[in-house]
Amino acid sequence: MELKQKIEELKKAQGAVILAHNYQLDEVQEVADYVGDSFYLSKIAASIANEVIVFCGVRFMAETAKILSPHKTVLLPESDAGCPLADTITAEDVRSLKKQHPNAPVVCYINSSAEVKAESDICCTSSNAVKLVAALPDQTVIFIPDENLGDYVAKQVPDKELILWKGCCVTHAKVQPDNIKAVRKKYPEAKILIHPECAPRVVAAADFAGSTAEIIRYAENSKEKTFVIGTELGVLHSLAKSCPDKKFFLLHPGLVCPNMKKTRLHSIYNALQQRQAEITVTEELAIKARLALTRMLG
Ligand code: CIZ
Repeated sequence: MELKQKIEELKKAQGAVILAHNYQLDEVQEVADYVGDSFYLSKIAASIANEVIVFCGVRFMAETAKILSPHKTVLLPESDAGCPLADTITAEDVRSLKKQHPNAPVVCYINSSAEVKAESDICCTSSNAVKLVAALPDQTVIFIPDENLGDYVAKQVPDKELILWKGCCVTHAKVQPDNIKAVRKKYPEAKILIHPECAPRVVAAADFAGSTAEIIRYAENSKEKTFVIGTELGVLHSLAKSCPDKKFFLLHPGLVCPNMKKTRLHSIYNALQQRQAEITVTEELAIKARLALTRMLG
């Protein structure tokens, strides 16, 4: 029997749902019930009735689903799929930042561990970071752990002072302003859509900056026909599906996250068949982290 069909059968038998991040391999996105960014997927995880969630993404995403749905079984098909950006900061680092800036709330990008979320006041994703920071009554805000996203938010909300942490996504950091120059020459008619995890000079040279969901929406609503995409390769799958009449090129060949690419069809099959690798978060930690997440979800 084909692996896809076996997954479908196991999924039905176990009342499971498959969630896949926009950065996952095409084959994984194809078997998923829901594909999207972490904001969308966290809302789905919190609202669906399924008892088993197979989270095709990286650890912090599966952890987020578990925190929001503590009574469900959350499986991460490849247990060592992590996020180097999330690993740049620890809970102790956050406590130290809070000591240095005692009156500033901590806004924490969803790309962070449960321990770091638990020390934060509110979570955000790249889809809602600007809106959430703008809505805070405080003038000074600690923004962790992505310095590039923090810089982007600070520019959109110039009346606030953002205290930034020096973390970055090693995949998005590969893009340089010269790459933008080169694609402008190669595809002069194209719109360049970039993720705010890229360096500020790269973001400034692009035509539009946004999360994966916002990039997809921009391309869907645009009258233009050619786009250069400055985020992880996996997004091209959704773009090709939702805009079959448009052309998409990747801005840089290195925009491939090795952790996101660990999950394959056989990983999902094994996860369902052997109930591996189940995510656990202690209730003490989950209570605090949930507060930061539910403030974001509104
Ligand atoms: O918010 C997310 O899911 C991430 C990590 C990127 C994006 O823009 O979708």
